[in-house]
Amino acid sequence: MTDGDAEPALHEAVVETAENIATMETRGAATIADAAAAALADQAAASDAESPAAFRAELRAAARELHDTRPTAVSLPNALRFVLQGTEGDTVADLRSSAITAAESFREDLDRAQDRLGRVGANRLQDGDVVMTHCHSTDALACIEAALEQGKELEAIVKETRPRKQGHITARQLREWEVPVTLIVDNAARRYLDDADHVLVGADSIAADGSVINKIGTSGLAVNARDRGTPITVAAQTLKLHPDTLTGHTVEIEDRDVREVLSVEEQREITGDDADEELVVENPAFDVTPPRYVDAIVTEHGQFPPESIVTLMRELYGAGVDDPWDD
Ligand code: RI2
Repeated sequence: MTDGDAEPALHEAVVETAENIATMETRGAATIADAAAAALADQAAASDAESPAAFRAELRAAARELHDTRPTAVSLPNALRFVLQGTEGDTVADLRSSAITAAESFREDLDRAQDRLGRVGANRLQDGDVVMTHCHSTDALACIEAALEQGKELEAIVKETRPRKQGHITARQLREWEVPVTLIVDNAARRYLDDADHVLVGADSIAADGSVINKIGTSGLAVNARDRGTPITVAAQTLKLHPDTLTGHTVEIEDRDVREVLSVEEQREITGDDADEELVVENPAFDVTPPRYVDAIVTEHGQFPPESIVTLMRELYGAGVDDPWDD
């Protein structure tokens, strides 16, 4: 790691964490944020920068590497911003210790926020409820865990969630908690809404107008739930509030590798060739659910009607934010 013009060397923990986030080895908005903060702390701890400017440049470069992995979950830039803004001091030693402290306190806050949010969300669930889930969200599961701790008995209808089937992770967790699970393909959701008392999902980002950006398929589920009269709750700690949307920016929706949808072998079965440009396959990872289809957003600060989330967003982020990892 040098003080010169060369791009600062990245700690292997940063490179590995970035790779794991990009490939979804590490996934889920809160988990991604936690891993990114930990990687920045590793970078800070191992830095041999010889000047405060070099140290700051190094941390910014690490943050950029982590930032450029996945575009939609705002928890990632929010985590990086928290650590970079907490990195203060006039010496390398002070910068290093403040960066590590900021990362540690971010990670502790994350756990605490999820516990608090879980207790709020649990209050929305009644003893005997059947809860339908989509994808795998640790914030949503925190609500179920807290409800179980309150002594409520729940059952779950778990949507498989194509193409990556994160519903299996949800099913595994729920079975560990001994919750009876019915696993269904995504296409069966409307039919099974008749058996559900509640739809509970997480979020990757929440926009200032209360729109919920979550795993592809959430918006269709929400529209169907509204049609069926099934309440839909979004569990999202405030880390998921997207401050850029306060100033009119939209949330970028990640397009992932189409091979998650259609393997080369499957494509050959359709086209006889794996290079038919006239067969278009698309794989957007997220969609946007308008606020009118959501009953409540549950955060560690309590529950909010989606339309009023902007008030909380302003309180937490002011008029907007900048990106401290940019040079
Ligand atoms: P938690 C996931 O995205 C899902 O969309 C999930 O609802 C959301 O992150 C929030 O997860 P992906 O990483 O933060 O699977 O609640 O694409 O764990």
